Amino acid sequence: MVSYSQMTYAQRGKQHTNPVAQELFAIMERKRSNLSLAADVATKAELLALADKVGPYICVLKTHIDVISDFDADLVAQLQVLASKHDFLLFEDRKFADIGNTVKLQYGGGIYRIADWAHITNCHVIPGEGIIQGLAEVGIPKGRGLLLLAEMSSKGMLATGAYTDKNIEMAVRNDFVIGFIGSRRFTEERDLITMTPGVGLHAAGDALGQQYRTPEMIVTENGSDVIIVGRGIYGPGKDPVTEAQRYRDAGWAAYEKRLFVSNS
Ligand code: BMP
Repeated sequence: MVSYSQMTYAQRGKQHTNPVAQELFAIMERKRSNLSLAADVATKAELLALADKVGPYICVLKTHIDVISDFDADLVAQLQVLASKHDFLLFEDRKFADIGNTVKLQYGGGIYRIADWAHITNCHVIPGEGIIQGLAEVGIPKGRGLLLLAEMSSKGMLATGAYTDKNIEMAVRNDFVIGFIGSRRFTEERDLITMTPGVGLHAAGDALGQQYRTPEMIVTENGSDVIIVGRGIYGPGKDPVTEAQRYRDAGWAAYEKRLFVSNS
């Protein structure tokens, strides 16, 4: 059997049934990019400026919308304009973790109305499968997709072993789930996309437990699909455009190497 990691993103997009996954694979192929920018900046102006600069090189813009000090509805409208202009998807890294009924309210309502604009969001399955069902009730009618946090990148993280296995089981049986946050390809039962944070070309980590691995380790060796890079692109003293190009090229080279190695 051919592994999903031996197939091109284009092939996988054509046979996927979830509309967000189809769109993501199509964008990755069009832009030759498996790079997601983690845009953890503090203001609306900074977020929009960064998204506009780096937009041409990414397939997904990952936000923590609740760290923006001057959030308003116009920010969302402008992010949507940039997403169309530069051809990328919006991923709100909300990490929902409550019972199904509560996450429905948090995902669809409040100030942020995440389901109205984020193509992708994510959750912990610590409350059990009801969290996926609650989010799906809001997200499926809007054509959205969900990632499960099967692992984390930080030192001492507790998402391992049987807990990670439970994530995989739940993902396989819920169509609303399009993949995982984690460090590797997790299953061949259906085409679930892995997105990996904690990616850096140079630094080993930070002072608060973050751990970095290279695109080659993540994409070529581990079979992950999307690299998520934050401070490696916009950190102190960095030129975001230069760094985004560097990470886009490194991520794509790692993907081409994976195809070459696994098919030869
Ligand atoms: P940076 O590349 O600057 O370390 O940023 C990583 C980003 O990925 C942050 O937005 C963080 O919230 C997110 N993240 C992570 O680092 N590890 C995880 O396991 C899950 C995450 O969402």
